[in-house]
Amino acid sequence: MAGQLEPGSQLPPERDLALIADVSRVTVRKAVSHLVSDGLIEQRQGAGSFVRAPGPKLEQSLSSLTSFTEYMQQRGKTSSSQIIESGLFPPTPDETVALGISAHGSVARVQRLRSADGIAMALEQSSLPIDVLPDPDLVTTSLYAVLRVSGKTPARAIQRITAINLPPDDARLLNLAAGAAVLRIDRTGYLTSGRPVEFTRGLYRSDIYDFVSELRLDGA
Ligand code: 16G
Repeated sequence: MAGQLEPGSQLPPERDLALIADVSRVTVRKAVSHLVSDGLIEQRQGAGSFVRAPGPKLEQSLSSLTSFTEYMQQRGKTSSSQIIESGLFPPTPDETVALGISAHGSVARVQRLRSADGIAMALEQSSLPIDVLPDPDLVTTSLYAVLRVSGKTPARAIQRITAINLPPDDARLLNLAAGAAVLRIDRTGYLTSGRPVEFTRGLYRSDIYDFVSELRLDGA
């Protein structure tokens, strides 16, 4: 392949490929099935054919509290963020419950598309009490780096992982087909005092991420 299609992007339908290449649909089907067996293309039932992400999946430990930026750095990747929305907003019920804040005040919210080596990996919406992040515009690269300055990086976190199908708007941002399966992870991060300081809801590409946890026998 000439590398013109980004990993994760969808191939045009068979009939369009036949027209573009001026060959029969049977030829297109054979060529695509070769690419599938070579591991370059992935066929998802009901959704179409997609360019596979190169290399093995990323394994993220579920027991260490790392930031996206640190995690990608550890793997020799360059992370970048595109801010989709940021500012102070009236909190949603999920935010008031997770952060223990008043429903009548404001919450600091930053929504970012997170990429590694230019490939969109995750869509994250982070919500924080406004005294923890009074100026959400300060978050240009790493949220945890901003929190570190004021000593408010979470020391402990609880995560809830759910499988969901991507709504169309989120799918467009992540360069995936609408309805594609992704992992939704809600992280609530706490200070050592037990105060919740971060509620992040992230959508992570399940074709790239594997979340791995180590289990120990009780008492061992
Ligand atoms: C990770 C965290 C997210 C946190 C972010 C901070 C998971 C599932 N989520 O993506 O909760 O807000 O890192 O990263 O790992 P940053 O410091 O690079 O902005």
